[in-house]
Amino acid sequence: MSLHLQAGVSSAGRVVASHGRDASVLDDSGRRIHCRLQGRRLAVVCGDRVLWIAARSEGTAGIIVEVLPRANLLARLTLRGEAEPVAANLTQLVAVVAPVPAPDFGLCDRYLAAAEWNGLRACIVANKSDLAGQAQLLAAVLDDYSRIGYAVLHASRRSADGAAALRERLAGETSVLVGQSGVGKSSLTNVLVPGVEAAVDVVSRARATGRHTTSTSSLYGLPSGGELIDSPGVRDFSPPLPAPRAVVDGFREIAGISGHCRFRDCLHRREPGCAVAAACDDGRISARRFASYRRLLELAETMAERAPPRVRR
Ligand SMILES: Nc1nc2c(ncn2[C@@H]2O[C@H](COP(=O)(O)OP(=O)(O)OP(=O)(O)O)[C@@H](O)[C@H]2O)c(=O)[nH]1
Ligand SMILES: [Mg+2]
Ligand SMILES: [Zn+2]
Repeated sequence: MSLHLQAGVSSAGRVVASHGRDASVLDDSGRRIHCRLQGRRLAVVCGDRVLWIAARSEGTAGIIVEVLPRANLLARLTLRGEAEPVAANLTQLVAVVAPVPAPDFGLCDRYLAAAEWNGLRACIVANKSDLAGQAQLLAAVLDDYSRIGYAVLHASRRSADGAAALRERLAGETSVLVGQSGVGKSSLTNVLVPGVEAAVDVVSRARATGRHTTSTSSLYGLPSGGELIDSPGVRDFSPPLPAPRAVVDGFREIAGISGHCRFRDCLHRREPGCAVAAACDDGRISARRFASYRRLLELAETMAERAPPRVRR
């Protein structure tokens, strides 16, 4: 199929990979188009729906001229306090953990909070289940997540059972795999999307570094239905934070109890009559999860102080 588009007439497409000013766009017929962004102001991420026009310049087939409104946006907070987009138009976040590298469950909690604030479904994949001895170390923490209603799926690139359950969970969803670098997100992607290694994306080929870590997110269609975004692993992650009072909504088991606190604006820092404090004391809320909540609350307060003061009337 050739690009016989009338000058100035735009077509719709989906960003399946992006790097800097380059992006790969899938059009409605499933054709992959190498695009550049028009102007300086546009920025796209994987999952974005865009309008593009045919380009005349060599090496580029299209030019993205507009980003359509996003249903939601997963973003990370940069050191400068800005929100950097990670992926858009998601329905599900899949937090991947493994016995190796040493798991950071605080990071997992921050991803889950981002999912809750964005109204995304969320689940946890305990990957590398073949490392059985070490996997036991994770069991207690994973039980805590199950107890508060997060599905925990066990997987490994060698387990067909794990892959089947995961496929079922991903069907019909636009999911993003997130987690520490090296937990096996790309290995899982290779299991779930047959032939993905063959489908080398124009963006990453141009930037081949010889390293095996993922440097840019890619979106793949799943044969069993749904879409999967493999994202680069992180050392740390914090989502942009809501107002301090809304932080609790990122922690479903704490939010569930907070309605019973004496004060409606209770932030659960040992205020009198705090039902959350009572639930921490009797073990209904895990100390580890509560510490994650407190850390994000403090960060949200710092960010709120930093925000420019409102103009006085
Ligand atoms: N034992 C075992 N090792 C695995 C499994 N899956 C992946 N690995 C290994 O873990 C390492 C990291 O795998 P990747 O798939 O590149 O991890 P990733 O999460 O995509 O890492 P980033 O792209 O850096 O975020 C590689 O050495 C894999 O061989 C598994 O199921 N079991
Ligand atoms: Mg990877
Ligand atoms: Zn309280």
